[in-house]
Amino acid sequence: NQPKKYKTRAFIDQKPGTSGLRKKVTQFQQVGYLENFVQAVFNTISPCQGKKLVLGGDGRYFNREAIQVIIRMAVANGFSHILVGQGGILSTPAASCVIRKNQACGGIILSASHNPGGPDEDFGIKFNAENGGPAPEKLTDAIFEETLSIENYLKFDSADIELDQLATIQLDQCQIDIIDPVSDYADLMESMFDFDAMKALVSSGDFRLCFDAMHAVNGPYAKEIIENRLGAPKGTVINSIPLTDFGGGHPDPNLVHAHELVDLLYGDDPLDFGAASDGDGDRNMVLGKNFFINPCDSLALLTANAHLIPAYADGIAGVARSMPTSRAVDRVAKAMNIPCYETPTGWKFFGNLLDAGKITLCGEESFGTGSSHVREKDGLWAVLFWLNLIAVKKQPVSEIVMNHWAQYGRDYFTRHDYEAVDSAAAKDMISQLKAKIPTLAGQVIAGATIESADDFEYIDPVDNSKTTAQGVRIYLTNGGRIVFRLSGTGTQGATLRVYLDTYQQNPELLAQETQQALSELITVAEAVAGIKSFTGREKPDVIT
Ligand code: VG1
Ligand code: CO
Repeated sequence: NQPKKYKTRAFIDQKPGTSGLRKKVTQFQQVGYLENFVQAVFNTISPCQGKKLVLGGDGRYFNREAIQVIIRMAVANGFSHILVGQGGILSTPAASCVIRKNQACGGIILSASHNPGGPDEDFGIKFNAENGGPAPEKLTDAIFEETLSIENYLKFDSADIELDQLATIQLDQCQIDIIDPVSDYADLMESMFDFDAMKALVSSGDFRLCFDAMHAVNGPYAKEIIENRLGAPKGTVINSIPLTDFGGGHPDPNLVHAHELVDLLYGDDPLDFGAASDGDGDRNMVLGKNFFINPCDSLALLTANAHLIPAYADGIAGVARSMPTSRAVDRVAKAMNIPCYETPTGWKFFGNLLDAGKITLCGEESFGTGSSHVREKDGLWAVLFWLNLIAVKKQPVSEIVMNHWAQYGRDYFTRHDYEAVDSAAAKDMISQLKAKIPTLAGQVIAGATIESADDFEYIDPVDNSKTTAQGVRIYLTNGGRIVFRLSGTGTQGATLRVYLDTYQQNPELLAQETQQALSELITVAEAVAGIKSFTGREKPDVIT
């Protein structure tokens, strides 16, 4: 029973994007495609002998097949121990938790996050390092290099492993543990928040809530934590069984895709609290009665109120946000006299800051918030943070947020996405915009004066690594900001993201409709970049 060496041919398109390698399922089904990438990961972190690997995914179509392949490859490559989530399930934050708790050398997470699943939809794979966080660029670059020259891979010959029963299985020299995907994570959450206060809140009868798992991975986690451990009524968690196609939906927790939840919070008899998470459980959306919390504001509010949560009662070291995220958290950090870092898009850039203890909380505009408890953004954690806050403050969500704006001012924020546009046209638009950068300052465009413009670069303060070309930023003299960048997670054509934000301090103007408050900025964005003529689109596909 020797590991078999299989000949393979390199693929040239296995460069990981913002968060791992994402492609159509059909691309992953090409002979050797998955194997090549996995072998490239193992070659990059070799030697694998004697090491422990964590493995799981969001349950989407092709998850189980991929897990079987990866187990056999891990055995053949000499890992001594593999921890696999039961049923092949591990949410992204839970995988991070399990890697850290078990001191594994890393983990493989199978997910395309919020992208739809199914035979004709998306699949993805990413490697997280021993800190539990997404591989930093150094590592993803090395993995990509490896995929370009790969000639063979190792796979053990065996029957499929039973994934549905908790068990320990010995395969050759490797111990495979099928673990409960929920318990370690649920224990961690219980250790961080005031579950007694939250229990009192959710079982009081006058606080009605709903968690929409969107047929994705967080269903079992939310059931265990919100219903079983916190005692919320059965049925509080909806769409709680992970389905391979997410019920045909788009498991992206925003006002557009989480419409079932939105109806419950904005309908005739609205609930007090609603929340949702994405395909792999790392994103979150939090709603109050007739009220939406923008993720940028959420990060600012969690920062301002962290001292009310047991896990952060001693204070927080600092915060970070991705560049396109609004500057709401910067204002809070300044008032608290703690550092605030601005990083490129993608959770991998927070890892060093978290590891070095420079920050405790961090977040992105794309419905991602997290902290030093793991090394991924964490959807359920953010929801529990809000529940704990409400339990302490005993105020409705809207009041908590409006009080925050009254104190700090409000950063209106929106993101306009143009999806699956022609790649060449999108690249052309960005490169023409970049060419204009040196002459933009001082120009008046659509009535607004440009203060400065640049193409965002980041130097990691921990290891001094430099990341360039992370998005065009345009600052206006009136405090507005426009950011243009291309998505690194799409699987079809290019997705153009336009981020707009502006600051408002006038107490009379804190409750405007967001698109209305940003309408001038939207006009400037079009005038400066020519979005319509480059993309051929009259309006964005998704507005968040
Ligand atoms: C998007 C978001 C980014 C997030 C990334 C992964 O990336 O903008 O903030 O970190 O998705 O999130 P991009 O390159 O498409 O803009 V997830 O929940 O898809 O792992
Ligand atoms: Co996700």
